[in-house]
Amino acid sequence: MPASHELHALRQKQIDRLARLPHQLARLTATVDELESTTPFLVGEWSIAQNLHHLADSHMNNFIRCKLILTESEPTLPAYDRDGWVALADSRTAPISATVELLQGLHTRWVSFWKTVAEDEWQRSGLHPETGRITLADILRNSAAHGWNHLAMIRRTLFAQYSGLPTSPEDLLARIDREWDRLQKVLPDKAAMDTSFDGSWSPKIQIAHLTLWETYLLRHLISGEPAHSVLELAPNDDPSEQLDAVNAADAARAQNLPIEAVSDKAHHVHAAVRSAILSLKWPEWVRRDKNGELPVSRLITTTYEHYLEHWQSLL
Ligand code: NI
Repeated sequence: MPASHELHALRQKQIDRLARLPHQLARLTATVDELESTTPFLVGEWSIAQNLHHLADSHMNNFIRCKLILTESEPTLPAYDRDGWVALADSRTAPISATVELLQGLHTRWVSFWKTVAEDEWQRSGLHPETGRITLADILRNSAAHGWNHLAMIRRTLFAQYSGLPTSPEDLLARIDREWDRLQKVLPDKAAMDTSFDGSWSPKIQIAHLTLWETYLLRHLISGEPAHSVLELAPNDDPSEQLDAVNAADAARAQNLPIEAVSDKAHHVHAAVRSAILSLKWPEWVRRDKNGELPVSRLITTTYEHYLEHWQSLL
């Protein structure tokens, strides 16, 4: 059983996550067009719009459950059919902007609710027909994780729109441009570039990190300079076993750089990547190498897939 101040800090972190979610969703929707939001790119999964509508459905229900728990004795908590709700015609056609606004209001109220819960009320509970006895503390923990998990699902859905390999340098570049643009749209103001949230790297460090791997693409994958030399390792180090150390050293370096330097370098290197991609001898990149791998996949994992990977923690 953690000490009470640890519990308090943990709950505060969960409340912060809930407070942040509508802002993350608002920034997310600014990067997603109509087609992207309504196409279920992952087979058998919801579209991005359905993920958003479901977040509102789920959090409205949880807000009501919280109030029932505090005003009744061990109430039976209403369940709802999440797939049914998301499949309603209303959920299929509703604009995602309205749902984000709904969540903004709801979470503002919910966060002030959480801040008023007294110490002896956290273990008050109700009976959920599917999951059994559930306390206020459980609802807070589950809801904070729920938002983050759906952001991750949305990220995977965005990934899935690129299920086939690019068919030409122009096609690869179009994907890179699309995801680079998405990344630029979620970057915070300059003042917040040094602030990290929830234990992840600050935006500045993440930008430096993306630049490191674009540099690797240019100098190693395309120009053939040895990987250890690009990554500043000893000649006998196996780069694939040193990735954590390489990333940590780069993060420590970036920490001490002004944001302007990191940002200038990012744009400079990225411009070089764009022109290098357009002059690729394409057949060499889509022919299997001696390990049975397609070299083009390494261009993907160091560009648009990598931007998408970091996009969620930049939101
Ligand atoms: Ni990375």
